[in-house]
Amino acid sequence: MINIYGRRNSSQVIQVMWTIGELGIDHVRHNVGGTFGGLDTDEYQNLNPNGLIPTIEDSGFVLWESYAIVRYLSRQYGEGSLWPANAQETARADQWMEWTNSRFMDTFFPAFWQLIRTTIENQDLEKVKKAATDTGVLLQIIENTLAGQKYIAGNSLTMGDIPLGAMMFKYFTLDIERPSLPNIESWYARLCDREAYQQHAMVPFGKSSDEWFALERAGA
Ligand SMILES: N[C@@H](CCC(=O)N[C@@H](CS)C(=O)NCC(=O)O)C(=O)O
Repeated sequence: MINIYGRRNSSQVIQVMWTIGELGIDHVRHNVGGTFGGLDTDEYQNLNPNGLIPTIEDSGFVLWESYAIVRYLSRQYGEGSLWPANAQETARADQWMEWTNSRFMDTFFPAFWQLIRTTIENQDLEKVKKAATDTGVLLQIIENTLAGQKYIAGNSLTMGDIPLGAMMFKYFTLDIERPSLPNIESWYARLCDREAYQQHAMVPFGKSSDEWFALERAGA
C-alpha cells in the first residue's frame, strides 16, 4: 500500500494520483499542503526536507518530485503499459514529460495562476491573453504529433501522457481563447473517457481564488 501526501487540487499531486489510478495501486492519500498545512512539521520534513507536495511512501521507500514519482510508479507497477517495454518508446514518453515541464508549464501556467490563484483586484488580464495565445501556438507541436497516433508517445497511454494530459483539464476548462486543435481535442476526449482521469485529474477548481479555496477546504 502506498501513502501519498498532498492536497487533491495540486497540479503535481494530480499527476501522481492519476498514475496511481491508471495502475490500480492500493493507496491512501493524506491531505497536507495549502489550507491543510502540515508541511512544516518535523514528521513531514523528515519525509520531504523541501516541505513541498507530493511525497510518496511505498513500503518504507520515500520519494518526492512529482515527475520522478510518476516515472517510479510507471516502471515499478506499469512495465509494458505506462512504462513502455521498448527503450525508445520509453525515451519518447520521457521526452514529452520533460517538454511539458520545460515548455508547456511556463507558457500556460500564468493563465491559470492569474484567473484562479489571484484575487480579482490583482489579476493581470494581459498576462492571461498572452499565455493563451502563446499556448495555442506551442500546442501546434502536440497537434502535429497526434495527427498519426492516439496518444502522446504512440497508440496507447504511457507516462508521456500524464503531465500534459493532467493539465488539459485546466486548459479546456479555463475561460480563455483557444484555437481549433482537433487532434488534441480528440486526445482529450479519450482521456476524459478514462475512469482514472475522471476521478483524479478532473478536479474542480472553480472560477476564482475564493472558489478555489472553498473547493480545497471541502477536499475538492
Ligand atoms: N518540482 C516539485 C514541485 C513541488 C511543489 O512546488 N509543490 C507545491 C504544490 S503544487 C507545494 O508543495 N506548495 C506548497 C503547498 O501546497 O502548501 C514537484 O514536481 O513535485
